[in-house]
Amino acid sequence: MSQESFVAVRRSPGAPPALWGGFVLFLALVVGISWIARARSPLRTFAAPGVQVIALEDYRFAPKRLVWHAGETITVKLVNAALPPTGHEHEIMIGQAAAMRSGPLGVLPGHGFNVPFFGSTRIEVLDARGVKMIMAPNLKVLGGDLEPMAMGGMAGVGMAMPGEKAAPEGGGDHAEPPAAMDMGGMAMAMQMYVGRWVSAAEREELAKSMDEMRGDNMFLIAPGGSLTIRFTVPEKGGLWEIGCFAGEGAHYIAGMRALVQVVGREGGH
Ligand SMILES: [Cu+2]
Repeated sequence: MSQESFVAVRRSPGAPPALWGGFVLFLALVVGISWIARARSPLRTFAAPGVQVIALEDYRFAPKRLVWHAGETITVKLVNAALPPTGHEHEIMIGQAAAMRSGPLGVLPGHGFNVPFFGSTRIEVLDARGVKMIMAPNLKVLGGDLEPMAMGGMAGVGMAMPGEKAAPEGGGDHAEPPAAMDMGGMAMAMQMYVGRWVSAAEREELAKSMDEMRGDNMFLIAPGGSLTIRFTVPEKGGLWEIGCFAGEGAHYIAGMRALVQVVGREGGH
């Protein structure tokens, strides 16, 4: 609750004591629940040495600011610390300039960034538990509860080789081309993996929203799930943003974003 509304409540002359009691009880409940949620957080289990942990919560990232060194190979564990049954699924995308889109409430951030950070960077998946979907053009899945997503009648997008164009063979007009990203004029097929546990209905939903998600590398994690990836930080110095655009961009608007400062190898610490 913002400070303004708190002040407004205090100033209203006729607020009966019962209302105050209710308000205090409500505050105590909110604080109590968040304390319990924190105590149950999977983050309390320590990450392995050398593994950077980024927590995805309802609706924020922790930490809010990271420093990565260009050219350094790092291991990052993404943990959805929002727990079932009330926690939400969250995604991670990294880029610059959130893509805007107009809707009934005006022009707001929609899905993804205009400038992708990872692009064709090779992403190795070391472990995945409760990961709903991963989309990236250059994926190597080494472990975890994942399988390539089969799209319609054609071979799974997840089976497309990195950098390969992966046009549907025969070019049948019934076959939808896979989502592709334009990297310097070269169209790259996206590979898509889903959790083995993801239901057929949910897979259908993911396939439908494929067009919208064509932007860049994206990792979607269910409440309580975690994903460990390893990659070499691209030589793209500057300030980058981590965002979750779930809920039609609502999470991002609610403040689910963090900053990554990428510094050069010689730039030092
Ligand atoms: Cu989110």
